[in-house]
Amino acid sequence: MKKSQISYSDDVREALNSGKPVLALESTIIAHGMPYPENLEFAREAESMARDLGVIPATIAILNGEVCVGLDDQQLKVLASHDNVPKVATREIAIALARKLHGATTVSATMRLAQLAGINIFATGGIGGVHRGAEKDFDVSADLIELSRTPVIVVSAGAKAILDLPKTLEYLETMSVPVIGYACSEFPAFYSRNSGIPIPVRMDKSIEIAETFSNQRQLGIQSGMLIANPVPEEYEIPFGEMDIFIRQALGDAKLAGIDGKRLTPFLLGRIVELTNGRSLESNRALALNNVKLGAEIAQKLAELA
Ligand code: PSU
Ligand code: MN
Repeated sequence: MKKSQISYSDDVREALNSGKPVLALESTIIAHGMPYPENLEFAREAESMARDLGVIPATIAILNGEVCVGLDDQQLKVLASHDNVPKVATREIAIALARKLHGATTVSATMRLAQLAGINIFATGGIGGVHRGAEKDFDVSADLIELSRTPVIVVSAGAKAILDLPKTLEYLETMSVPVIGYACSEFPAFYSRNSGIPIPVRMDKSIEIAETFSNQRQLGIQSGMLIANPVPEEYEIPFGEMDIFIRQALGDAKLAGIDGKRLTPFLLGRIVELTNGRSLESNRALALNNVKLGAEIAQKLAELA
């Protein structure tokens, strides 16, 4: 696939041509991470937040077999409201194109397409990782593999708390992915600010993050970087409280025979039910908080370029 085959929105194309800061956003969080219509409200808010901070948002998705970088409101609506938009990880990108399908891109696919489009920073909610019990079922998200081979900064609130966080961090270490806590000394656990697990590196300034990335590029290191930005305090659900709901959701998934790519959306949806919508508020707030930090880092990257 050539760069010229990507369908850019006008403002993203203009920003990329003139070196203005651009922030990539994913579409699986819209199509599979949140219910309608909250997902659409979230997608719009994320975009307008980036714009207010002087950064052009580039939500990435596949529509009718075309890679779209920067979506209009109609396109966001399709992703948010259509049932059955396939969840597309890196291995499914080419298939969705061949079949002229729609595709909601996960962290892995969005990183890959962002890089192809010339965007080096991306904000999401929480990345996928090593699932609990992975020693038995081998469920390890392709997000981790992509982080190890695609040079894009991913701003997250850590890995989703439904995962095995120590194993996720071990994997990232093995795959040589820098993991940086933004103004925190513990690895955040998505809905919770703390997990009890120390974070390898802490940085308090976005310029230092931008410089680290720029150094990686100059060194010819191909891996991405994971920035862990804790959920704002007022929206946090403490780890101890959350764990009960997570265990319940995991048990329900097992009973219903849900695995593979359906597992993460199922768990997130079930947890929204079990917490009476509180986890959705938290998810929304942490993802917007990541857009804010992502926009800040995007500005610094543009200054360094
Ligand atoms: N973050 C959220 N909600 C989500 C996701 C991330 O706040 O729905 C999505 C991302 O697209 C991530 C995917 O890449 O979940 C991970 O899925 P899996 O565990 O199947 O790799
Ligand atoms: Mn999986």
